[in-house]
Amino acid sequence: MQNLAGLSELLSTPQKVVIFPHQRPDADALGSCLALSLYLQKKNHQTTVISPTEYPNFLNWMTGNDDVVVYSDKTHQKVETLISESTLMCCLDFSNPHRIAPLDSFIEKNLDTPILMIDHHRGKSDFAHFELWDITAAATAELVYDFILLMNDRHLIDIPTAQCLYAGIMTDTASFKHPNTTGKIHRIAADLIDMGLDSSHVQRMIYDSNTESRVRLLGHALSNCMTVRMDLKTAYFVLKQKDTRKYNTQSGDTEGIVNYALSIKGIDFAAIFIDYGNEVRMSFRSVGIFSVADFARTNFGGGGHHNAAGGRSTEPITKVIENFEELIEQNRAKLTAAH
Ligand SMILES: [Mn+2]
Repeated sequence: MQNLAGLSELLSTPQKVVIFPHQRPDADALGSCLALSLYLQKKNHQTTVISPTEYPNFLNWMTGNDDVVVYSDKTHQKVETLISESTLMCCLDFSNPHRIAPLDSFIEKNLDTPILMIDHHRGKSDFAHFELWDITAAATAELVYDFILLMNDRHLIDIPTAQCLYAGIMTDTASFKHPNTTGKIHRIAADLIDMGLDSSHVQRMIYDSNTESRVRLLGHALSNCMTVRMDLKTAYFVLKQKDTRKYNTQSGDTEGIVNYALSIKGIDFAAIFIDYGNEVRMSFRSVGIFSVADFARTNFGGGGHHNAAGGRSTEPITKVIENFEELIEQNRAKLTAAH
């Protein structure tokens, strides 16, 4: 789905642009925002990336990170002004405004300001004037690359921009391992490398920047917090508040733990539940036909991709796990179907 008619004209004069990633942005969301921001700055636009929430430290190396405005009580006024004065709002790596709550309310107050949405998630709502939306894209960064090429501006992709794009592509494909890894995404990666990008540098910045406490949390999770239900091809982690407190867990520290469950031979469905006190957040991963997007949407008010999704619950963690165990029993036929 592509509807960019009139955008080139709008961008032919300098604009004040605000760019949003979704809540708790990952490398694709933040990388896409910063890449688009760097690109638009080269076209003489004023840009500000506004994140609805904090994000993990391992993304701080990206160029433009220091200028990102993170929404909080402290920045509330500044964010409101930036949004109300903006002449273009860009929504990256999400296609439903509730993913930037509470900033979605600011958007509603500025309905006359055009919105550009670039995303690869299902469940799109019709809120944007300009759209580049493709659920077959491996990453939003892929679509930002496409966007820059559509504008005939490939030559404006410099190394910092390429790093941001590559970080999104690399993480959303799990380093070119997920089934979303297409020939096209390899060709884009190759193009970025041909421009001079050091791909192994990006790998190190993203994956080799663990704190000691994060590695110890992983060890604890693997040894003490994982349940394997081989009969249901399912394995899941439960991290209680005492676990995250003990290891001084920071935002992003739990990222990727769920994939270790999926790495077990015979496991096709993996989950992680993390108790934050006021809510339980969860991530789901699958291989094959079992749709974790459907599972998350139906049972935990969430959503995402076919093989990677998330959800949340305000029920106590013990209740959430009881519920989950019943649900996997109910899904036995689907979970154990050959594929
Ligand atoms: Mn993404």
